[in-house]
Amino acid sequence: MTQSLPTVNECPIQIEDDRTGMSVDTLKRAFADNLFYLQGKYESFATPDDFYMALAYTLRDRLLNRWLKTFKTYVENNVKVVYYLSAEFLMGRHLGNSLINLHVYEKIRQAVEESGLNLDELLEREPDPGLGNGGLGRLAACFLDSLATLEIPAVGCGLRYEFGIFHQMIQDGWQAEIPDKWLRFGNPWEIARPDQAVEVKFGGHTEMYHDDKGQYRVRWIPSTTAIGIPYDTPVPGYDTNTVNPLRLWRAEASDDFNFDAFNAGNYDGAVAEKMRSETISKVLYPNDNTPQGKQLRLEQQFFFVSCTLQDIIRIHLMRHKSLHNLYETTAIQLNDTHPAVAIAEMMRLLLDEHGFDWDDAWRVTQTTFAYTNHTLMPEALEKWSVTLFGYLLPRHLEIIYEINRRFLEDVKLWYPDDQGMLARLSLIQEGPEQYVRMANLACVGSHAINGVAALHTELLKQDTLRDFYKIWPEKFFNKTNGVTPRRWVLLSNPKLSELYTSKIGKGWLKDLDQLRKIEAYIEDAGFREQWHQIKLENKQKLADYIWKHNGIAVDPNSMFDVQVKRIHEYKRQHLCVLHIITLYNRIKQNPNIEVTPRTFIFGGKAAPGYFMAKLMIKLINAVAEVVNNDPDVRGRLKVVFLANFNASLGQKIYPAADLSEQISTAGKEASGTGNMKFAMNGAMTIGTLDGANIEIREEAGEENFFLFGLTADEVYKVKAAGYNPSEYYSKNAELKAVMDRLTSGFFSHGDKELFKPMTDSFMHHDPYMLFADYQSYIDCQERVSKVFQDRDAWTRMAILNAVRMGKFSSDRTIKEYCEQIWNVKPVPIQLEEYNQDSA
Ligand code: B1H
Repeated sequence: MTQSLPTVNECPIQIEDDRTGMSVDTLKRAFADNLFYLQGKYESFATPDDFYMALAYTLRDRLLNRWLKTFKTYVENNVKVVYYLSAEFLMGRHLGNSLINLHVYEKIRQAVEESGLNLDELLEREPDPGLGNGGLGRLAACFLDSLATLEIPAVGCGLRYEFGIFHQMIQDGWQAEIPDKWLRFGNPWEIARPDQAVEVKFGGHTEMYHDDKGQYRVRWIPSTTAIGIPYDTPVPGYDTNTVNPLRLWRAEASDDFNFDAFNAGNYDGAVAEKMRSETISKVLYPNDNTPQGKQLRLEQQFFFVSCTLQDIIRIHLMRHKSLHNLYETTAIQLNDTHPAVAIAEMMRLLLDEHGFDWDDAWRVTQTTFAYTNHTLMPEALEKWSVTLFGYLLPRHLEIIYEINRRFLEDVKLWYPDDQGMLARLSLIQEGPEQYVRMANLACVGSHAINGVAALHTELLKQDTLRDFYKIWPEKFFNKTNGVTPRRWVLLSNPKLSELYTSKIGKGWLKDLDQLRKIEAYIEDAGFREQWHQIKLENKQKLADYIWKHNGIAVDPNSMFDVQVKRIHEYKRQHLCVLHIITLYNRIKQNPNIEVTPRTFIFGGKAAPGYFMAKLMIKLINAVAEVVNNDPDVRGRLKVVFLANFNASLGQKIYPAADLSEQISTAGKEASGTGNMKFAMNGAMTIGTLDGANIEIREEAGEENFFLFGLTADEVYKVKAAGYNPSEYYSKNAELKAVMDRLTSGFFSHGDKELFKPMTDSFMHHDPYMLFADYQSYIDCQERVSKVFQDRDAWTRMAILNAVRMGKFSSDRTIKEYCEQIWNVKPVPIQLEEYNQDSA
């Protein structure tokens, strides 16, 4: 049966129901069709990857009509669109999410099973698109989910890296990095749009000239050109018809061949130049919270920014005569400073290509841009050497100098005698080598600046960006992060979701505050038992995974004590190791001592060039080897490092956790988002007063949070007074025993040198102050162990925790951005009746 589609009436194609129909029979037929026609395989020869691809196409077909209708609605109604610019989008697997958002999970399960296959196995075939490092990239993905769910016109804009974050293997306890060939089998989710390709220029020099009105103008004569090709991936909302695009740009050489070089017989030279351009979108830089000042990285940033702005301007000019009212149609959010060069590129486009004068161009820019800061780590604040910047983007450097000149003129008026203020606010850092400060550029060029948790925003105001706060307090906002409950509860924890829905209906999925209604069941012992059984099942599944991947048997009745996140000294995975060694020492001293059985689970990648982080991984594995195999331990403690932590592994881990480790040095973690995912899945948090932990504790109630450690303020004061770790060492016998065990070579087959760089840091100059928090952490862990022994008390606390996490839905965060920063409104997408039937 075929039916015509009135919605796409300009399109002569009849879309038949094999591509839209939602009955199990139709889905089965579509699945078989796609296997044959798109994968080109008979069933008997098809691999699991072929089946996955056929199923992915089946889902993409069902998104397309909504997607096209969404685009059409936006264009026809001339709506305001949010462009979220980010160097990272950690989307996670698409298939499961599409099943959820299109409400076809069960039907597809049936269709796949009736085809003699297993859905869970097919879901596992999808490569996890890892186009990001950690929290910042995953936040971008959660935001896109919320934007589509809230029916906000939005586009995610970034780079289509050919290689995402490396695949981590553990060899002899060390991290090894393997390239992530996520596109090897093709990517069924994206649609390339070569017709919308744009040119991006680099290098060269600038010239002055007078335009026909006799006005002084600048012309940029670039030396090289790359082509940007957009690839669009559909981002469906939950329970809406909205499907927004994620538009990622791939770099290509401008001509297939450089004809001059080719004609001169320099064939390989011409091809080499082509390769150089294509390098731009080759690989994601695998750093989290520590940028690398590499030329290619700046090329990447400028490349996707320039592609995106040209695209934005093209779309605006489809409906408007000029760009003067850009802010009416466009809000641009800078996800950290990685896309901040956009401020200069927007100015260049307006001044040099659209004939604006400076003041108008600056007004358009400032009213359009907003900037999110994600870190207080001084080394993470991006700066580019002026020499490099000027070599790559000479015109942009001139513009930045001019922005700075005008800005500092103002500052001089406001603070006539404050040279320090001027030096700190300047977009240029002076010294033997000059640098462009990207955070300063972002602050000056934006109308809104926000931090990602209450404490973080306060510290920005008081410290990192205090001078900007002084001159423009009205520009500062706090937008506490959130995560999408669709992926992080519904998809990851289907049993718990079912339990919620059976009690309070489905409303919580779009309004997470409704989970508080579950509190009414807290006195219901049957409910608590059901909850506990679900947690146990989730733990059993993770135990199976651990057995399969690590060959370690773990007891699902032990406490699953989990720390998964990027490996970084400020996140203090090694503080958790000090606790493990403390418990181990107690057992060695008295093998019959009573200990609450625990399974310590770690996961996370280290930046390949970050020696200390890699050593932390080796330490965890070295301690695991000893503890897991010591007969005195009698299996009461197990230590597991799960390789290659990513979004899909997270989906398995969060639902199985009892205890969530959020133990960064106070003042260092801007927000954290893993902390929210754990809590939503019923894990208790042990944490410092850092980032969003503070707000999690406020929501859960103090009595439902295991707090320890110095506050950010105390950290500051102890440091100011001179932090002396050796004092803690000599005064604390248990800490001393732990350190002595570590330095003795006990965990390194007698090698006393292996961990010395780390133990030396602990003992002498540790900026993360492990020793200062050690005793408080150990005491707090004692309390954790005690409560865990009372299963029912623990379950009560965990339930209250989970159902009080409504604030941390990214829907709440996005609503705040929409109302306070972007000034955008929902635009519902109407499908014609025919299509609604198929929903
Ligand atoms: C966060 C980064 C980051 N903050 C530089 N900063 C990068 C910085 O490739 N680089 O150069 C990459 C990433 N990432 C994280 O953002 C914070 O540490 C978390 O606390 C926060 O939850 C997350 C989202 O806001």
